[in-house]
Parts: sequence; structure tokens; C-alpha cells
Amino acid sequence: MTGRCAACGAAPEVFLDFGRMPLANGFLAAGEFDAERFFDLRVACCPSCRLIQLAEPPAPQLMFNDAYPFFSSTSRRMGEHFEELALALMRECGVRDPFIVELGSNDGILLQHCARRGVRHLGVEPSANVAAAGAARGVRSIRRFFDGDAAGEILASCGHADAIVAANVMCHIADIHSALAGVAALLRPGGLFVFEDPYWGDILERTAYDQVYDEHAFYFTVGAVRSLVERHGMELVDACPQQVHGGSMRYTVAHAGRRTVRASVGAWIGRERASGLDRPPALASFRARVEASRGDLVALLRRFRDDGRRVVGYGATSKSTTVINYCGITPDLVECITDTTPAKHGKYSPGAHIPIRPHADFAALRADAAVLFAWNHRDEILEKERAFRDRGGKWILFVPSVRVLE
Ligand code: DWN
Repeated sequence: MTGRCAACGAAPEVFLDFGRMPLANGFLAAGEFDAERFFDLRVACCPSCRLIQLAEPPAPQLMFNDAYPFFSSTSRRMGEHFEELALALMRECGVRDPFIVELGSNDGILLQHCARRGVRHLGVEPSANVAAAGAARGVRSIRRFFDGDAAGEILASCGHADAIVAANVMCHIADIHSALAGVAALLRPGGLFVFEDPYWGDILERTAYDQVYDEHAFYFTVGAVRSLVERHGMELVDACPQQVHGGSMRYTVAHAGRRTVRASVGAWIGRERASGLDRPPALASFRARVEASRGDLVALLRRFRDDGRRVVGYGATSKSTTVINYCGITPDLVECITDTTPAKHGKYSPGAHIPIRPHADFAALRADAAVLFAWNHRDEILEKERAFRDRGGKWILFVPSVRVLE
């Protein structure tokens, strides 16, 4: 995107400026600090088509490469979610021997369920390291970004897809028209394209500003998705909210006229119009709440520090990079972050350079409080870490508001 709306070419208007930010998943070794990359993190809304988007997303290769440190299978709940989705796709794509393509198949969390059942599938995944974890689960994938060219190659070698799925991927593809053109070409007439992404309505309502980072080029509304797919001869036929990742929307898309459009689509768009979620007053109020949240979180962390209480972070999420750097959180406020991902261990958080330690250290650290950066996995984590609370440990939350969980 070069200062133009990725969907319609109008000039988007910036409504939230986070300033210079490091790459959200740019975890660094100690010797790499001097070479760290920064970019401007600014969120804009198109005055013409109302698509909410990053004003200047970094080049995809900077973010998604062979050292991509996010592995989807780190959450038990997400594993269940994607098993349900895989089963639904196999059931609903409407043929006996389906071919299912997943865009951004990561470590095979979804396609492994097709592989296990002998269902023909293909993942399209640009990051070799996460794809290797998928291959170990029996998932077949190709190493590349999905666009119109990739779609043409898959079509030539494998034929049409009966279903195309993308979970937390479409909002990452800045060249959205090329990706949607590819989907329209690759999908069998009558097939289904199902994708889910964090929903702007939930981000707004929960002041979940940490969903804004380099990888998320778009913050979709149902209305915006409907307009986007219509430009490619497709139709939004269902919109179904999901609890995962702090509030997501699952969109079901088909070639125009091939499937019945459910009432959910009109209902969501009606709700969006009534709430004005993509209009200047809502965007200005979001900005004000984000700024207030920053003040509250910093004040709380300073209180803990000044009282001599030890605070750690829980989950070195992509989202935490925005919170930590926007709020100016340094290791004197959060001394380390524990995480279950081996690829992050021994590294330092982007920008603030807070040490990342294995989850195995969490109990031994005996921190007085932990900032729940992985708040979207809250139920799973609180259940797993009951012992932390039992011995008096406090959880610090910042979504939807800054507070200590009592
Ligand atoms: O869109 C994206 C979402 C879906 O996933 C990507 N751009 C990247 C990634 O974002 P994230 O890093 O914010 O996702 P999560 O799922 O919130 O990350 C959780 C992190 O916390 C992982 O590094 C694993 C870790 N974790 C942990 O240490 N203990 C997770 C769980 C559930 C745990 O119990």
C-alpha cells in the first residue's frame, strides 16, 4: 500500500498513530539489537469504502520468513477450534472426495485433520520452519505467499479446490485483490471459501488495540468483506462470530449466485451501520480509550515496581509488541516474559528487549504479578496456572480495561 486504500485506491485517513514500532514477531538474539528494523504503525480508515487498514504495512518478506516464530498449535483451545472447522469444511464442501486448500497453513493445526482422514489437501505457507512442523503432522504444503499466480499454479497442477480456508491470514495479505482474485479462480464453482480474522467490532468494543501490529494489514467489518469479495464475482453468504483470538468473525464466501445468502449477513451489516463502528466518532473515541489504557497500565506497573513487587509477562505474543512499545514498558517494569515456544526462548522482545524465558520457569520465578499478554487464551491459561493464584500471584489484565484480577 503506498498511501492509497488497498481496496479502492482512495486516500485513507489515519485515526491512530502508534509511532515507530519494531516487527511484532521480530524476537532478537542479544547480538542483533543494532540491526533491529522499525516502521511507522498507523491505522487508517478509507473515507470512500470504509476499509480499516494499516497506512504503511511493511513488506511481507520482512515478517513471514523461515524464522517465523509463531506456531499455531501452542494453544489447546485453538487445536479444538481448528479440528471443528476442518470437520465442518469436509462435511460442507458438498463432494465425496474433496480437495481442500488452506492459505497460511502454519504448523498444520487444521489440515492435519484432513491428512489423518486421507482427504486431499494442500497448504500454502511462506514460512519453511512452521511448514516443517506441519509436514511432521502429515500435512502437504507448498512454500509461497498466496496470490493470483500461486492460484494459477495450484489450479494447473491440482485442479479446482472444493473448499479454501484461511484462518488469521486474509487480514495479513496487503495485496488483498490479488489474493481474492486467486481464490475466485481456484475455487470450484459451488465451492466454499471460509476465512476468519479478528473482528473490528470486537477490537473496538474491547479496546483491544494490541491487535494492531505490522502483520495485520486489515481490521475487517462484515460490510467491508462483502464489498471486497463482490469485486471478484463472489458473494458473502454467512458471517458467524467466533470467541477465539479475542473476538473473530468467520466469513463464508461462494461464487455469486451459487449458495443461499444467510440472514446473518444483512443482520451484521445492519448492526454495523447502526453502531457506526467505522465512522469518525467511533474511531476518535477508540483512540481516546487507547490513550487512557496506556496511562492506566503504565501507572499500575509503576505502582507494582515502586512497592518492590516483581512483575513478569505471560505469553510473548505478537500483540504484546504493540502494548510494550506503545506504553514504553521496559525491563524495570516487566522483568521477563515466559512463553511455551522454544523458538522464542533466550531471545529478547522486539523494541524493549525484555528477556523471553521458557514457560517452565514461570513457577520458579515466583513473581508477585504477571501481565497476561496472551489474554485471548485467558480461560485456558488461568485454568492451567491455578497454582499461581493459589499462592497469591496476581494477573494484570489490560483488555478490555486495565485491572488486577482479584
Ligand atoms: O494473526 C496472528 C495470530 C492468530 O497469531 C498472527 N499474526 C500471529 C499470532 O499472534 P499472537 O502471537 O498474538 O498469538 P497468540 O495466540 O495470542 O500467541 C500466544 C503466545 O503465547 C504464543 O507465543 C504461545 C504463548 N502461550 C503460552 O506461553 N502459554 C500460549 C498459551 C496458550 C499458553 O498457555
